Amino acid sequence: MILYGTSYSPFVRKILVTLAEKDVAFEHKPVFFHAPDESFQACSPLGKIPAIEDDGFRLADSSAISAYIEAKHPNPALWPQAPKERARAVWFDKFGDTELFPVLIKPFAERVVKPVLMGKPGDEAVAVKAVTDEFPKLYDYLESQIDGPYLVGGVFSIADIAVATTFHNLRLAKEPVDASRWPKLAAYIDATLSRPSFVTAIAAPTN
Ligand SMILES: N[C@@H](CCC(=O)N[C@@H](CS)C(=O)NCC(=O)O)C(=O)O
Repeated sequence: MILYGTSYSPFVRKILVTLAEKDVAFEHKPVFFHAPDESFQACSPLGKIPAIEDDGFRLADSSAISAYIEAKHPNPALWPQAPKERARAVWFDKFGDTELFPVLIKPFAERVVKPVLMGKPGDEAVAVKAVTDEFPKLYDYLESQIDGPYLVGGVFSIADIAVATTFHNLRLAKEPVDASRWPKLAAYIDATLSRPSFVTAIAAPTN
């Protein structure tokens, strides 16, 4: 399997963690989104990362790729089977991708992507406004959902991968979770990002 996408991407990180958990061998091509690489473009119709090619099978989107890897390499399971647990895992995967990511990525975009990767000034006011006005509602919700080391069914799952992934970008942006205000979330993120699969994914090449 070939995996396309820089490890800076929270969505690519979901797949890097998944492959590490399941001990699946792969080749990593750490391209940036919209890279003018024909083989990557053939896998990703909108030029987004991640994308994969596996024996000629091409697929984009972290959730679709996760479902494919789960079906092909079922152990250890990352998608719960029990109806309520499966549904909660789908919810947290979607919540991570569509609610957390667009908000939590703002400090990384302004403090790292623009000034460091693109050589143009970031807007610190945008980062601060997100942290002040938009983060608390999301963090309060997550704090209310944490009751043990894992979000769903007492085992590590796609729910934990999808929720924790963007918090690494927050670390890179020097914006850690305030443990005095959200103690359960802060401890949960520390433990999840310390998991060997996350450590491996975080160490993967960025370019
Ligand atoms: N739903 C997609 C989202 C992927 C995504 O938006 N990736 C970002 C990089 S973190 C990207 O490629 N952005 C380029 C764009 O939106 O055009 C997934 O889960 O893989």
